[in-house]
Amino acid sequence: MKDINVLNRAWWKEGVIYQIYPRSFKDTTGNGIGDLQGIIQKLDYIASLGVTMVWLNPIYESPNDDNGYDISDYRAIMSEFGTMEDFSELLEGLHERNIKFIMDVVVNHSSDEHEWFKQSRSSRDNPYRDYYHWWPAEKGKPNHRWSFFDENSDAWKYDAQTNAYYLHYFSQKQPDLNWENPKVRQEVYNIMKFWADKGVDGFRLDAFQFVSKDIEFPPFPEGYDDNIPSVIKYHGMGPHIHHYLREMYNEVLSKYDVFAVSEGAGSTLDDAHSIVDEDRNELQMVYHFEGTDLVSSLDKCTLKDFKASFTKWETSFENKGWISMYLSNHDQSRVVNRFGSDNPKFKDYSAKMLNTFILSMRGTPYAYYGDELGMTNIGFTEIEQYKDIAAINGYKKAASDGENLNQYLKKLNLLSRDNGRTPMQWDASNHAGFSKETPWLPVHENHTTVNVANQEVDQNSVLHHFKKMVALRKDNLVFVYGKYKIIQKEHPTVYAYSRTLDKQKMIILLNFSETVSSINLLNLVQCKEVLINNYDHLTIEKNTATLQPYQAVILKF
Ligand code: TEU
Repeated sequence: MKDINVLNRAWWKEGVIYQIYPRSFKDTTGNGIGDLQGIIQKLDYIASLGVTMVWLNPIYESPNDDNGYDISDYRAIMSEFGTMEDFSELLEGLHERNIKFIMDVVVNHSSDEHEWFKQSRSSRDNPYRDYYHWWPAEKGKPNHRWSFFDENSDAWKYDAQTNAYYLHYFSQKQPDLNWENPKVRQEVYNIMKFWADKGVDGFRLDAFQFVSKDIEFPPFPEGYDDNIPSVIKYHGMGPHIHHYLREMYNEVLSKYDVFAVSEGAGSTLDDAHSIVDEDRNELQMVYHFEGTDLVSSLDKCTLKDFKASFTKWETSFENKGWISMYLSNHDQSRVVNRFGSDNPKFKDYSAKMLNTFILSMRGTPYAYYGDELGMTNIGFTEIEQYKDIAAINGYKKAASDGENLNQYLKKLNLLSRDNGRTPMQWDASNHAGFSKETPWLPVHENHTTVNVANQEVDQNSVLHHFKKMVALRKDNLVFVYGKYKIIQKEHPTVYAYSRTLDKQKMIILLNFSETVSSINLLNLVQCKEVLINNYDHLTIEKNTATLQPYQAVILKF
């Protein structure tokens, strides 16, 4: 068993990240859009959660084709969100409360309104031409490349000005930067240093699997299909990714007390280890998509697959490297709808159960704003209600492919990213205390009951449970570094596991179902204390625990 003294301890392993979608947190200007002053107003709330890091989705200047993931100036704050002074005030306010700040870095692509791209597209011999990927039209149409947000899923866009195609893996307004060009990489490192010098404590590297690609753009092999794992394999994780990451480590990360986490790069076990293992000197953390991808259609996943996936990742990083632990973010619908139940009878229990899960596993937990309250999907039914480019263009593509559009709308209703982006629910007032004016996305009608004001005074609330879990994790390193062992992995409704460190042993029992479930465990009667329980009772008879629907308990031995 591991001794606490030999653990490779780090603040970014022991902390809890709170992710804020700035557009939806708190509006102070009355334009229906959240802003930095809004986050500043809520700093005491954030601190009251006990979280130790805050990650904000991009706050740079942007025409907002993809809500800030299309950046037109990497050194300026989006005017809708505020100013650089607001940013400094926010950073200071977080640091005063001992909370670190994680900056989103979106450098697989920029906005087409970035000065580099304006230059690049202006002529074939412009010095910025090779900042992006261009394919001269006289060579014919380039080979197929897939685009996430293009309405034809076509990543090549013809540009008449220079009679050439440019590459955009995401929307047409998000041209891919050419990482083969050392000047582009230096630009990125300088941008990162600019923010590190201002005092940010970490970086989240967006869509980083795609920075390295085969820029000969050969045809894909026979049988290639546009599904996410193939898209990543054939469009990204190219031959130079490790070179880029080491260069970034040497130029930036090693020079500051910061950590960096990549999205995308590291989405298989081997890729992840090749990036985060300590001897690699690349990044400190990655996050994989396997858990969230378990619900990527209208079918809910089975608990068996869920356990298998998390057990595989959990055990693989026991001795080397580090990962993130999350079930939701701004690219997902609300976690309760995907892995729990929004049935009023079970909603709060399942929200607490899911928070117990992410906060009792090894990787650094990411809590997405509103999950501490158990916010649920807005559940749009008409395409006109959506704001997200992924939903709008996905629908157009489905229409032109002759797909069943009712089915497509059902899928969006459960899984669209807009579900997870509705305004934070502060109180029961008209716009949930988010804004005085009509918000950019409607507030959920359940804000009259599901809101911070109510939950702060209710000792049984999802919010109180969340705070209790955060405090428990911070007080017990066993949840961070302890050995994980799954118990009765075949159990159809209960996810049970132990965490052990030195003499400390915890057993976590999570009922992932709407039915009462029993589990028989040896030595259950030796349990010393029930540390967490989302019900007011727990039935243990002899060595059998009987769990109510979505009951979650942590037992100390
Ligand atoms: O997402 C990139 C991305 O690759 C995801 O869409 C991922 O493939 C998918 O979730 C797998 O299931 C990032 C941002 O998180 C997203 O919000 C942006 O829209 C996108 O990059 C473009 O910057």
